[in-house]
Amino acid sequence: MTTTLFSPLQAGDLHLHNRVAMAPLTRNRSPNAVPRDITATYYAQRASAGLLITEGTAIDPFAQGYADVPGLYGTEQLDGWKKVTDAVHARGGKIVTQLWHVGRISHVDLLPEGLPPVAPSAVQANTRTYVIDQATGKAGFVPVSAPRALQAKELPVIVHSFVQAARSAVETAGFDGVEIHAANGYLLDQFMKDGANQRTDDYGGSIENRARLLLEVTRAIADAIGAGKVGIRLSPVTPANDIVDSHPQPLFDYVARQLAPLGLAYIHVIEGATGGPREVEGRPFNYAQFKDSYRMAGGKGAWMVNNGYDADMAAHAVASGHADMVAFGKLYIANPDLVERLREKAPLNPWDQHTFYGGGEHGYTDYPKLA
Ligand code: 8OZ
Repeated sequence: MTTTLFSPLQAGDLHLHNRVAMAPLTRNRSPNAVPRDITATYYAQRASAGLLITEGTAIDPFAQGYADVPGLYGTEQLDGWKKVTDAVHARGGKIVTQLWHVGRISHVDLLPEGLPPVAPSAVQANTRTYVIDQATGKAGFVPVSAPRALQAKELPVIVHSFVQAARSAVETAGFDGVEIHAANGYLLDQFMKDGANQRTDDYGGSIENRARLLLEVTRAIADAIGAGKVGIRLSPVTPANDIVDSHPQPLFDYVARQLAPLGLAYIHVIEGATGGPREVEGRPFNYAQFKDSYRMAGGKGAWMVNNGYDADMAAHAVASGHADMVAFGKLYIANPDLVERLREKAPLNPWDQHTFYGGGEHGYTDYPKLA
């Protein structure tokens, strides 16, 4: 029998009803980093997905890079998430949270005591972040602040912070697992890629050194909560957040071989430019070779792909063995019942990009289901 998007899948410890995932999507609707009741409604509306992956969620106050994104470090935040996971589980869904440290993609106004963002090296990204002026309530994009380089002795604190958030997510907030955000030019991606990492210690220079923090974080989380509850998101060539690596293929083939023996639930790959073209000019990458590197080293996790997939591309990706699962982003914003619509080949609601970031129910919980 051919595999379809609607075939069940065992991904590590996660038993999934189908191979359609809701991609992590920043929505900036959690003032004080606390998910609201409408957040529970939003995720519960989408619970027929094989797997829901939450928006990036800050592991500690220094991991915050945008206004009104949720966290996993305070009691109120975890209580808010518990309402979300309860609502999703009541509808038979599975949900993991995305563990996020933004590194240099932040702004002094968003960080404790106005301290600078942290990064592998003191290299400012040419990009913007989203802030809300507390006086006027007006939201907008502003350039990120200049970061400071982390000292080597601070890195165990970062690892610990990821582990603490993973434990809280599973033990207190009721998540089925976690996804490590190692993509899109945030902290772990900054360490991996030589465009942002100019270190001369054990965490810079060679591929092995640049991948070290990512692998330390991943192994520590796997030890703490069980590898079968852990996924990881990677974006080999995305230019998002001004990130670049001079030789992504050997870097990511190495990362794939190192991740393989850990027994993770899934590997989540953004193909191309995040939310944009699937080919990035001047940045060729062989995704089949990347996956082979993982499988040939014994990796058994589900291979999840993302970026610009429509119904036909997704069906083909799963039927051909290119991937085990497909994650949908913008389509999931606009279609709470995306699984049913794909199954019935029903028309899809268009998304409204003006309501992606910030606001309330409009553009969040008011997209219609099929009649
Ligand atoms: C869009 C806006 C803000 C953040 C990512 C977490 O790109 C994000 C993000 C996306 O991974």
